Amino acid sequence: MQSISRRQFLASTAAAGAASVVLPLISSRATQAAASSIIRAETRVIDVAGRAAKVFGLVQSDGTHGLTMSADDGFRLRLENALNAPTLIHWHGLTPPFGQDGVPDLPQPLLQPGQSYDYSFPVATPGTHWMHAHTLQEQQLLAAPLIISDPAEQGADEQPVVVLFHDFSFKTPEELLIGLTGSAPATGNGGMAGHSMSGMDMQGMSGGQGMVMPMDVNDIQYDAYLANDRTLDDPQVFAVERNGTVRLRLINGATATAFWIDTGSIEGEAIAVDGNPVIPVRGRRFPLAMGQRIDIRLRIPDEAGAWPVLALREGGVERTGFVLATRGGAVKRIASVGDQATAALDLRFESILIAAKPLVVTPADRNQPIEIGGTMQGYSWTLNGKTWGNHQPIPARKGERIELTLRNASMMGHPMHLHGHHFQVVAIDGRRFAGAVRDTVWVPPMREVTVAFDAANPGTWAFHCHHLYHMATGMMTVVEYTA
Ligand SMILES: [Cu+2]
Repeated sequence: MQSISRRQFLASTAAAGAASVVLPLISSRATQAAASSIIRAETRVIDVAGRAAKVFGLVQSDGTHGLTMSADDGFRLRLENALNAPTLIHWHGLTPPFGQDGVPDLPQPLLQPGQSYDYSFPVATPGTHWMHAHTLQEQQLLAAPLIISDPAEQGADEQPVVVLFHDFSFKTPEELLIGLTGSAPATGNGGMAGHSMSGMDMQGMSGGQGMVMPMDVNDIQYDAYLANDRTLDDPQVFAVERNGTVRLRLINGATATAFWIDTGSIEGEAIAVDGNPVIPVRGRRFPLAMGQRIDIRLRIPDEAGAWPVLALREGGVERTGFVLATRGGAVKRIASVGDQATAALDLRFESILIAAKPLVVTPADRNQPIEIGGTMQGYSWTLNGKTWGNHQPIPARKGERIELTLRNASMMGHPMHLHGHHFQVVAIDGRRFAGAVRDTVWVPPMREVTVAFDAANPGTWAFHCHHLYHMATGMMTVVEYTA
């Protein structure tokens, strides 16, 4: 087994980058007529359960973490690197022209310390998005909300509540990665030195034959789970109005943890996923995989009170969250650990989602099957049997309707993310329907999800698992436009 250092990972990314691509970077000296925001990648110190933690952040000049803007203004931003290491930030959910996507060497090179890049492009996809390093720095909270308000929704009488969830470790991501790939004996699920990994039994997962199959969830034991940098020991309390309407804009920025969002006693209404509107779905528990976002509308009861919204770790008892409280509402303490382990994420919610703005119905010009493979033993994760080091690009031609049929042949769920495009879920296990438009879809073990997208944005776009350590060990390829 081979351990892959961050340097090797970045080097391999560089080696596979297209050397002939001309970088359409805008000169740092260029000034734009409209106001341009500045986001600085910098170091912060936060308190994690009583202990100081040095982390990264993406901060505006006024100290705000992350960015809120209107789609009308276009995306105009200067990224400054105030870290003492190279970095690059991906605008997750936006569909920039190739060259401004923020994946190292696809094609933009890493931004060196003290330097800046300018970005400028129109925004075609308003919604709840986020920005994050496309490197192991993502583990150290180099991630922040990127909220693009839709001018069509202006004047809606609802209070936005933006929360980014994360998984936190006092170990460095390099240590976590070596812990996964290192000299762990290949003796089954419990054999990984230094790691607690839960094996779950699931009944009749494949085809309902009633067989019990082992399933892997949560391959890293974290020290804490955060909601806007805070644990449930000291959660963020949002002041809300009695009888008011709240729009939760929730982002799973965790690197290796899927959550169930639990709205408690208030029934919520899911109105968008990954920034894209869906026909509203009511409920109290919603799945949120790594990289995904969900907008949930809540009506606050007409009484003084405090209502926690929790993010429950998939297959575990750990949880994080925040509180919505009216004036005079008493905020009770909530434990960071619940009584009962939650289930693994599934496709029940996905299978009832219907896009409010679906793609035009048309047959696919190209259908690309993609087998998601790999095991915890050796920590090797593949797409069609290949890792990033020898990946096979998915071909695309401008104007084509492309379908990707993602079949998970591994025993772990994977959140699959396509850059530069949003896709629509058009089938689950072969049953076709007009599902949600998204950019990241969860594929549980032994399940098949088909997504469709229109090839309208030429470039070479990353397609990968949004579990950071699966990606770092090779679970990535590209959609490559050919002439
Ligand atoms: Cu994965």
